[in-house]
Amino acid sequence: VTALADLLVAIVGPDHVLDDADVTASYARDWTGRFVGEALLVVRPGSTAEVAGVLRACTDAGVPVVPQGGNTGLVGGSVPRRQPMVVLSTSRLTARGDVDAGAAQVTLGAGVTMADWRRHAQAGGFDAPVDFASRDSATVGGAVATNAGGSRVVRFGTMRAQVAGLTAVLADGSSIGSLAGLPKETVGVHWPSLLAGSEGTLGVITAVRLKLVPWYRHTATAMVATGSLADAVAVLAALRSNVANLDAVELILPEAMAVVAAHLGATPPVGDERTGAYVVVELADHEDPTDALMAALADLPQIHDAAVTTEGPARERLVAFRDRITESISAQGVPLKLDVAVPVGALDELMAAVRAALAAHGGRVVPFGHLAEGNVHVNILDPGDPDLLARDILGAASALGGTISAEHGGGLAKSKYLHLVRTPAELAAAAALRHALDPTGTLNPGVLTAT
Ligand code: FAD
Ligand code: 2HG
Ligand code: ZN
Repeated sequence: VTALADLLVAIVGPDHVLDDADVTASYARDWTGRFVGEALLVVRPGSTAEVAGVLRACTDAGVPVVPQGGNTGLVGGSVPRRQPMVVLSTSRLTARGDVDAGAAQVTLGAGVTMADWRRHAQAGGFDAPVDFASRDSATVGGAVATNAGGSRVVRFGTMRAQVAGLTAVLADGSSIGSLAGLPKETVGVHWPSLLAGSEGTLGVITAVRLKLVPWYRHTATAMVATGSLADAVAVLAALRSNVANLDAVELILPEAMAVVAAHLGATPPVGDERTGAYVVVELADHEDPTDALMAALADLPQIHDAAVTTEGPARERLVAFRDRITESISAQGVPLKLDVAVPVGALDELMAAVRAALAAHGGRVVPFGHLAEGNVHVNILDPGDPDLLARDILGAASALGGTISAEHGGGLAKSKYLHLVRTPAELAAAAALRHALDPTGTLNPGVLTAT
């Protein structure tokens, strides 16, 4: 340990190698509290060259490394669970290039937060196309590594679609990638495509070249109450065909509304005992889209109550009912989180399977998510038998043509279930690729590893 620590100190300086257990503890515990380990050391390199030095030293010493950004991941992939293990924190990789207006791109260090990406883009007259509630801590590097989603996927796609270039360091310290951001370049393996969603298992992303989108100064937000999930899907279908500037279509099921409303100490703005599903809809445009939103919702028979707001405190209050569900769940305990997605037409069947699993194995469900992608965050408090709940619910999602992880990633949490969505040939090819890039297994062992 001392020899490795000395080497690392020589690379990043004494202030950036942490070994005091009181200090390293927060890097070793995930956001939910479900995954807790111990860090041998936490190292905070300040440049790509330092990341390379750190990885080379750890690989030579045979000590595995977990890359960590904001540590907001929800599947146990960002914390050390093996002994000994080094945490490589990207918190000092915060360089920000100028907004390139001609290209509508910007280069950012991997440790820049999602909120800072947005602020920086807006200072240059643009906006960031991806947004989610952990924005103040989650990093752009972590978001690329998990192929994060969030509320604007319906308009702009997931994080993978925003990456015009990146640089990453492999386990042996060699660097790959480019930040040129060329929209067209076809010469074999495309590093951003390979690294997006790789969850720190193939390389450490050190900088990203990200796309920017127009900054729509006007947002109109509605919360509507519908009688059932099927009615909510009918509302989604109508919105998709009738409006051009759809920015978010989010889902809150009644159990989740009850938990967040109690946490906020507020009454839901819409709905009553007939409500089977709430939908939060946002339109964003250069002109105020409020009239368009009201017109789009006006004649839909599935809607039995609606509240519409524009920017400002009223909108903040409305959006809090969606944005703050995760926090309100954690205030009640450590949940089992199953981030599944199915084709939207199969959402009712998915929820029937979820409720059957709860009846059989115990727990309180708090379901919500991203309606447009058929993505339900099945949170379960006081899970009776977490393994059987996960087996049945992930199994149902996959049987319905869906996935066991829509946007949070596989991490440690899904290792046992990868076979549900990947064939043996696919798992073998992924393992061979990983071995080729990281033959000594330095990077994030256990994560995305089929067991
Ligand atoms: P970390 O948690 O630090 O790491 C996540 C994974 O990426 C780990 O496997 C880690 O090893 C790897 N990693 C991190 N940085 C790098 C790097 N530079 N190079 C290589 N690998 C790296 N996610 C969504 O997709 N949509 C949401 O709507 C959403 N909402 C959330 C709301 C809340 C309140 C919370 C707590 C989480 C939410 N998340 C959401 C999950 C989480 O914020 C995202 O997965 C985010 O992308 C993680 O970023 P991070 O910087 O915190 O990464
Ligand atoms: C969200 O959509 C996040 O709010 C978090 O992806 C989901 O807490 C969760 O399960
Ligand atoms: Zn989500």
